[in-house]
Amino acid sequence: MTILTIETTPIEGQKPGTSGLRKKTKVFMEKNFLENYVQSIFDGIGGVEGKSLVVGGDGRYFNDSAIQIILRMAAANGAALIIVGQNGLLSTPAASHLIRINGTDGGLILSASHNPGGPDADFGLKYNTPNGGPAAEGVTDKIFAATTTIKEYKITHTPDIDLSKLGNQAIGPMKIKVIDPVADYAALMEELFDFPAIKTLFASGFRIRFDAMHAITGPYATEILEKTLGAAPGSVVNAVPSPTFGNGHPDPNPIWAKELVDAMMAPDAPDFGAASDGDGDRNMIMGRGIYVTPSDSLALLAAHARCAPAYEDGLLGVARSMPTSAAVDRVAERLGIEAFETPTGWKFFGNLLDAGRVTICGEESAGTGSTHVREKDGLWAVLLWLNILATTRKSVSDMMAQHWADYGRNYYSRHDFEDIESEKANALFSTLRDNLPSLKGQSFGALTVAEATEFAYDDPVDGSHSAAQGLIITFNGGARAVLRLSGTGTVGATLRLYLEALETDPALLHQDPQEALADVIDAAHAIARIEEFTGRSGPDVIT
Ligand code: VG1
Ligand code: CO
Repeated sequence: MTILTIETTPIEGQKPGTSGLRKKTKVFMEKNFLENYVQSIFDGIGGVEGKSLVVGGDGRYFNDSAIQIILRMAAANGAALIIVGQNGLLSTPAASHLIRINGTDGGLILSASHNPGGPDADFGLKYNTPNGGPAAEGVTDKIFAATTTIKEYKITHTPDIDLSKLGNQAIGPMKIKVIDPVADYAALMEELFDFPAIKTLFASGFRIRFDAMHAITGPYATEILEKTLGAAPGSVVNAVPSPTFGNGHPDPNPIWAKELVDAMMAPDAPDFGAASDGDGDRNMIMGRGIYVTPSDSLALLAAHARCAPAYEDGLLGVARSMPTSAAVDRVAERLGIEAFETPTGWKFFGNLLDAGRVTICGEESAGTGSTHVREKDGLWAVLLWLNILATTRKSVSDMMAQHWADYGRNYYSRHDFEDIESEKANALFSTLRDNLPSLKGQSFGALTVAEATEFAYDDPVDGSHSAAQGLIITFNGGARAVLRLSGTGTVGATLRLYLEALETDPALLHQDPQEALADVIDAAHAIARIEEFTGRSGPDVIT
């Protein structure tokens, strides 16, 4: 094995965002871009000499060649063992699980998640720590610092490893173990949930449509839902991962998963519908004739988690990202458990999960998960829903109607204004930030501002402080608008406007969310002067 030390210079813009580093695929393929970043991860975590790592990705374009580079660099840097999914594939939750059960020193996940894939689309890479979770800010700061001072990287001069072959291989002294990406994850799901009850549900004629959106969950969902649990063959659609996700956008929301929405709104719709994203950590839940918002799904799962064997003793606590609706807080209150509000991004849940403060957590962007791994987990959410439906034998729409009757309904919507010029988005933001102190008491249409603040988070476990995590405008009566700039995009800026209003009047629980939120939407536009700054009068995507 020949080790080459290649001279390089820092490349600008290698700062990890909400979830790892994401760039245009072509940028990642530029000379030294990937190599610089991988070496900076290794250097940022104190080197990989003698260490073990899990490596895998969502199968998007460049996944295969990037993995070969990572393997050669890991070998050159002295790593002892790499566990890699067959053909370089691993869903994000499966990678998290493998890190945990093998006790590795972390892992590298190749994915830009819900961003499209292909030579003209996006690529990404993130490092997960030994607890299986996305690296916390302290670690990503070190990695970023390393990208700004890098002078050289190490790589071997060796042929490609055949990743289609299960079993052990090597580069010099570094062992490479190619494993079945699905097996360990499927075994974990069987431990958590009442598989016999779900099998009985399917055997009784219950129909599901799971849309894998040509992304990584196809093989997992086919194995678990169809082969093990007996869902009818063909229940999992778009099940073969493709490097371009079938030229689609693997973001499970009513816009990009329209095919599923149409199927679930049809008269002969299946009983249950779900979709997942590029790397398999998100979920969209639907019933016949109903779309369940991720915030409501989180609340319902928390309220009924005890149906599943893994959670039958109850929950330690729950956590949600700040922009996520407070529906789950109301459940926590009734259960008498703690509820935490964290910044956006799964990395902020890690400490709470590790410390045994929470059992279930989630985000409005369709991520839900629990202590079973340290990532959000799309298929896990689907299986918990199925376990709950198998126990209650109610329809999804009856479950939601009952939930709203019990707790009230947190009407919720997210409006995304995509690909705004960064200067315009930054100007909107800094103006609004400066205006926050003067907003209190001012009226905008039907609503009066009760409070306007910028969200900051003090981690209750390690005391770390995260500033500037979004602007919150609360109105008298409790309605709320939140504004953030996305940290996962690769061009321009995306402004996210999150809208929420609680309704407890039984006569008003079944409105169109956009109508129920109309006053909040108008007030938010007036306060942030969205059209004036961005030229946009309405959002590109409503979820
Ligand atoms: C988005 C979501 C956030 C999620 C993140 C990563 O971040 O809003 O909730 O954790 O994507 O999800 P942002 O910064 O664009 O709002 V994934 O499944 O794309 O890794
Ligand atoms: Co994802």
